[in-house]
Amino acid sequence: MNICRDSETISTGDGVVEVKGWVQDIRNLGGISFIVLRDRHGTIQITLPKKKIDPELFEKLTTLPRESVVSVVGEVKSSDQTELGLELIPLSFELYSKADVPLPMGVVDKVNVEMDTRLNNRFMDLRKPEIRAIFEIKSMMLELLNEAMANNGFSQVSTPKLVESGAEGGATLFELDYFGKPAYLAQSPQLYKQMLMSTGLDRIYEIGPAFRAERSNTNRHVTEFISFDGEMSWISSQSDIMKMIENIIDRILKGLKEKGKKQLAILGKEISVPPVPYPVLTYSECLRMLEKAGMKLNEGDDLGTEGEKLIGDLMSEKGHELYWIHEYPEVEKPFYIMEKEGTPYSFSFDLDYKGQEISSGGQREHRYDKLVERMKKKGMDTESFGFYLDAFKYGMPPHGGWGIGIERMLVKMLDLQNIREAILFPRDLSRLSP
Ligand code: AMO
Repeated sequence: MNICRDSETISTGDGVVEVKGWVQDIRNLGGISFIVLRDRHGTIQITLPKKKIDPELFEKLTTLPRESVVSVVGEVKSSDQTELGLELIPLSFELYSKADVPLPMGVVDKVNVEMDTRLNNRFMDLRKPEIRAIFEIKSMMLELLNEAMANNGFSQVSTPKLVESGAEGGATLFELDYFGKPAYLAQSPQLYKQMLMSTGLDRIYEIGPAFRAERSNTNRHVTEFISFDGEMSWISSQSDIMKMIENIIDRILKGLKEKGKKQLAILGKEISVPPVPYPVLTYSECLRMLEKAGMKLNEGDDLGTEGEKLIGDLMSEKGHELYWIHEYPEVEKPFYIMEKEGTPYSFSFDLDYKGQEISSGGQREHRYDKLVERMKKKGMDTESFGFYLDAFKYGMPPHGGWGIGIERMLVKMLDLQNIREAILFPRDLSRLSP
């Protein structure tokens, strides 16, 4: 008998194995007791018929506090009463770690535990297979991303997270003391990924932390998230970037559907793979769609959470989960985005997934003079961006890129309720620990 487990399976004789794990549950039914032992792969039942087990072993095993960590050596018997089709009759055991009582929260109890309690005791929360499955999927997602990027000829880079100037506006900068000088936590790799476009390292991506001093307490904002950024040169227009993102997302969705079968079954979820290309809406079209649905916004207004959600509902009625919104007013978009000359619009896009923005990007202004002009128009102090602007002075190809919030994408893909569900140890307005 061979049981596939993480812990080494030691056969000490025919039909005798060692299993290691957490004591999930103990049921004492008089003449017989059952222990459910759990590891990463699932659970196994240890059956203790009182008369057939050494009394000391019986006493020690059946009085263990739940969640203690043990190794049990026992004889394997087939059983039609258990999911695995077998049970273990123990011969000996070793206690590695005795769990304290009471537990801060249950692992298998069918009670609803508040999000705060869960996050305060995340190490316990993660013992639940349906919680762990989210992070197994996240891990696969990053693995697939790396594969897709290598396949498309991108190099992976790492840019500084301790920076002198922010790229995404002053309001969400975390300031810190850097040997007596002010410094900030990077909001995004924006400035650095663009600087790299002047080097010949012209298809790059980064998967790394991004920090935003978000004062909004919502189910989609956190102060630290994983940003998947890409930047590529020699583009003809922003649609080259949009095509690249579609290719990457399509691979991820298809890949996860295949690789993540077990985890998706645990979660009771299915991943749908929308056909590429995704539909493209202009910002102005969105305003008209919203107005028709009773939400009046003015040209130049932010679509806002409610607007995005409503567009999501309207698109979902047409069977679209993923869709682009492009040609935003240039006033709405950051300085690095290229203006659509002679119009109030810009070469920028958002990718929305079921009513929520998961990515934004666009074609960048690569012409030095125009870039400086645009920065000044936005009231920026160009001197403090000298290191960035230098890279545009001596030969910069046309380029563009994107940032995708990994957790936002995961939330929409798995229909989770809160971005905190997709982060092991989330950071937000009120949470800095654990
Ligand atoms: P933007 O600021 O739109 O663009 O961010 C890109 C994506 O990052 C995610 N995101 C967040 N996720 C969780 N919590 C937050 N507080 C948060 N803020 C942003 C979203 C968003 O779509 N430099 C540009 C990208 C580019 O043009 O290349 C940028 O950072 O999913």
